[in-house]
Amino acid sequence: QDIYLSLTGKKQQGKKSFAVLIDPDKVNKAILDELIGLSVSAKVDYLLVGGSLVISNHLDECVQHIKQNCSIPVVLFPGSPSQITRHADALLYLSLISGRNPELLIGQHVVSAPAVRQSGLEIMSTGYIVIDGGAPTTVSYISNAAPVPADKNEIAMCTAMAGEMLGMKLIYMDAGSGARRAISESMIEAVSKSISTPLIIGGGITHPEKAYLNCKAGADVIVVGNAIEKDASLIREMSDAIHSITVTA
Ligand code: 1GP
Repeated sequence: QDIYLSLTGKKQQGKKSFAVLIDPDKVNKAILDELIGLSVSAKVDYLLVGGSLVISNHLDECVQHIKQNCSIPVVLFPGSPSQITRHADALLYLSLISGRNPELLIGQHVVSAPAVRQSGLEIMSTGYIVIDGGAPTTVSYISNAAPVPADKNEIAMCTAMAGEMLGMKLIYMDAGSGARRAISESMIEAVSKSISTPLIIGGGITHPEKAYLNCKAGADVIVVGNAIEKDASLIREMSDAIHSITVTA
């Protein structure tokens, strides 16, 4: 329960967190070492590992390498049940509540439940809400489920509320990796006001200013993947922007 407790504790204190998303398919040891070094010095809160498609079987190796070289908590963000390794600290146990594909709502969970439990990972049930990011993203294609239209704040709000009432501990709103358009601040604000669980926001965030505005609007955790793959020096700028905020309740 350590990571979830730290997330809720930070939320109570109005502190914001930064998570760097690492796709095992896109890193080799040298890149990973660079990302770890920059993340440690920038005080990154979490390393998320996963993606919609993990083609290689580097996941185990990648997570072990991270764990051997830093103490930043590693949280799995799996695109499928095969992307689970006991070497991580925690698992975003995702149910795609914005979609109507039963496999991603519950089917895959049933099939993988014994393995997930056996992994010993901290399991964090997460209502995963995909928002239209302006162009088809891998997640929208692979999930075979329509995303929430970008301007329908009330759909996102009701979906998040339903997720919370179903018992989900976290809500993750994602415009999809490499989204052309990140989630609007007005949607983030509407959703964050209607739930009390920590709210994770990701997809298409390329500038520290946007990360900052998202946090001001109510995001508790900001996830950045693509932009960092292109320019790792953004880790520091993003982290500073996100950590500069403390919201008093
Ligand atoms: C995707 O939210 C994550 O699932 C991060 O997206 O790669 O666009 O930063 P980016």
